[in-house]
Amino acid sequence: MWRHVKGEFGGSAPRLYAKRMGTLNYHTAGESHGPALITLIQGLPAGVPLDDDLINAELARRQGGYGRGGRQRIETDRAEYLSGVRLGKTIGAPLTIRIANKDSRLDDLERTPPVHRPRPGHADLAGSVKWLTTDCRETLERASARETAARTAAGAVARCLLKYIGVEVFGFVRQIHTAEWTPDVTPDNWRERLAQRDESDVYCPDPETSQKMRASIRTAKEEKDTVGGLVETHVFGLPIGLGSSMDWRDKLDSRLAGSVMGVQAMKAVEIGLGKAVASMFGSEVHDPIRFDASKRESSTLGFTRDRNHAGGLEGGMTNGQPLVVRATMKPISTLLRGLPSVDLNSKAASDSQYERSDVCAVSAASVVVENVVAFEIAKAALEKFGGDTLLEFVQNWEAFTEKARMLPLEPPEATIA
Ligand code: EPS
Repeated sequence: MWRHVKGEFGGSAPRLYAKRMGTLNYHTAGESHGPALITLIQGLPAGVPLDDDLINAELARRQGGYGRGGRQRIETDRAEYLSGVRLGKTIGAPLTIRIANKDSRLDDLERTPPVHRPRPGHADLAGSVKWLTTDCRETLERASARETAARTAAGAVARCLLKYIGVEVFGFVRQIHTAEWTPDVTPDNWRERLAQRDESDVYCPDPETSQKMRASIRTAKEEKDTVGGLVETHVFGLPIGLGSSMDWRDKLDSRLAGSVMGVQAMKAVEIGLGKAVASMFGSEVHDPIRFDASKRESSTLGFTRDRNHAGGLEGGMTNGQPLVVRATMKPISTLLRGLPSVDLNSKAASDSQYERSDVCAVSAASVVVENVVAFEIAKAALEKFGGDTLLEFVQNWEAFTEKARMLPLEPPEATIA
């Protein structure tokens, strides 16, 4: 399984190249009002310290945001490890995380009655027909955005790995209803923007836009309505070459789009300029390439761009610029005032049933998207650098970076490359 190439290529960096035992992946399980949510992560290298503060802080942030419903006052989401961890570090085994549901009442028919009047926009109707029932609860319990706590945990674990190769992730709310902030986030100011985001109860770094966002949510609440918005994630310190253009399944934009669209209520995913490129000339869209020797030591290896319209991806691979992913969230489909629907038993017209919900969950979604993106990056990084242990993963990253910095390679590497 191991190929020790020390001496074969020369140079001073550690050069252990590993073939991995399968790629990083995860599954979630659990209903919104079942006993718990479960995250099962496979393919993590051994020796990754799990930062409980980071993981639980992400879970707490996902619970927050102005406009959330009563459920978040009941729950205190925390990660409990059931397997794959010893003395605070991964051991290379499947990692299982349990997040308890305090509001667990799935079999209590008085507190969790059947739902017969599907909500337009929710999974209720399609799921009920699909699983041959008129009780939408069978579908909605799993379709609920409560499941995103399990996905947030997976992404937060991925971040515990990514920090060892200098990769950091920053997500925020860009728009709620008509209130939009035009981000000015750069590798130099993002920590400042993060601190500002953490001051805002809608997770938008700009105080003025945050006020307008809050006002939109307040109006929606008064109208017994809901609002959606736009969330954005930036990833910094990415090495060049994660993902691959050789197969569409390995293109990082393809994977990111799939996993972000898989987050409840997402209707569109964009990378970089996204849909704005449709009305622009190629000369306006593509980011000219320059070389600045003084930046050779950075993750760009000196290949600089004076703009980042590509959002850090070209040919489905990271290009050394920050990754920029945006996702549009529809308004929550549970409206206090209901929407025209039918009773699935009688087929008579009847407004949709109200289930406790949120007026706006865009802030929470920004945390989910940020972590879902982190997981995809960790997966691509493990595919490129491999390693059964954190040590090997980091050494492989260092060895690759050193070689990439040395391009063009001298023989014998050049003949091999
Ligand atoms: C959510 C938990 C749910 C909802 C919401 C988000 O809890 P409950 O249904 O008990 O109030 O508040 O779920 C939905 C938006 C949905 O469509 O089901 C959570 O933990 O994020």
